[in-house]
Amino acid sequence: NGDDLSTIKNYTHARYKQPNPDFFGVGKGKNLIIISMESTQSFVIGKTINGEEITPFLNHFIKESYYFDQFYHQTGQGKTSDSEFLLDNSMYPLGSGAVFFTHVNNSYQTMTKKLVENGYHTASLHANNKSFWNRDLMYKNFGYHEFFSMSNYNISGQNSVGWGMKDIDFFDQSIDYLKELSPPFYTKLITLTNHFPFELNEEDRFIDEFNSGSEVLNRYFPTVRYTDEAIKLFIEDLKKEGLYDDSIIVIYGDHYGISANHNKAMEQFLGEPITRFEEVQLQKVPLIIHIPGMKGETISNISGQIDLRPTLLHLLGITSKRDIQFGTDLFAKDSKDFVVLRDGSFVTEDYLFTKETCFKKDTKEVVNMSHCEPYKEQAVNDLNYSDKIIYGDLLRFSNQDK
Ligand code: GP9
Ligand code: MN
Repeated sequence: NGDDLSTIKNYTHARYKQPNPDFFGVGKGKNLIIISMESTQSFVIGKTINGEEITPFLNHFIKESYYFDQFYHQTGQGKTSDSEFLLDNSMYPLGSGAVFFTHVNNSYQTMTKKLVENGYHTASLHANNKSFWNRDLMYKNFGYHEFFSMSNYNISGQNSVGWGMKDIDFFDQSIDYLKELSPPFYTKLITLTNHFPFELNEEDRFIDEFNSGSEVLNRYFPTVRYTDEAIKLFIEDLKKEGLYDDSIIVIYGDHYGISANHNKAMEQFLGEPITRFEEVQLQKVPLIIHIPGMKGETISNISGQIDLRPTLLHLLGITSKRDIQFGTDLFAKDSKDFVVLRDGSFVTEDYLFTKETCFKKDTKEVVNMSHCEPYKEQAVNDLNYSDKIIYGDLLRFSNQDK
């Protein structure tokens, strides 16, 4: 009830981080263009297959952007939809099931609604059936003005592979919609080609497959490379259309693509054994934020998808101080260096906790649980409070976004 909500509100407000004045509002009035990269994990960044870069464009783009190299996905069974939930709400998805299906009628105080209140036109673009993951209903609830889905794209056998429309064609057709939106706009574009089982036509294979015992891992690299190419072309189009300098561009990975079933092959690629410690580290996904006129740098604070909402709102000059959110601004001066994964694992500056085991990060050694204990309480509280809001639909008692 309302009392529970005020307890949680106090808890999250106590954790609020003041935005850094050097970043607050640097993107005021600019468009926000978010690209959600299907199944793209950080371990491919800066790496090569037979001497060829796996993500040549991202490697280049990172140099002129803010790149978060210790950024984790926090999704559960709801996969892409969970990452969308994290982005819009700065709350955890559920420990089982997909909140997009189970709690589609709840009250939410989304980033999208705040952008709408601030004069933004908002749209999600994804070339799949609109009801996949219940998106059509959840997007309405979240406040998106428009959803460009399968029926808004010209999809043919020619421009499809695996799960559907190829990313290059998806971006190529999406730019026509972006051009027509009245600024400032917020658009989220969700890629698809790098989806399990990572199928690709020969002519779209810009690099070799890997050579290991896992066909899945072998195929993963050319499909990641294909999406990298698609994003490169999209950024070129944004420049051509004059949208590039007026937009904050955010690129992030939605969740892992290679499961622990492929650890043996993954060991071959990484050249080191995959322990429980490494398994958690492999949950890192790229986060790249390009801000026009700013040089960028690599930031190594421990962070996760839950931090996107406050970070992006603050860049656009929109305060989130009174909101209930579990993440914090990644540009804050005293950033929190803490991330909780949906399975209860967590990572701090010095320690990593998973499967009831505490590791010291620099030595990767198992250490006494007492080192992780102080953070464990916060991790458990975070997940419990967030779940409580969802299961009790507690935000219906809040009028903070008014
Ligand atoms: C489907 C796409 C992929 O629309 O978002 O879904 P996933 O299986 O990654 O959650
Ligand atoms: Mn996905």
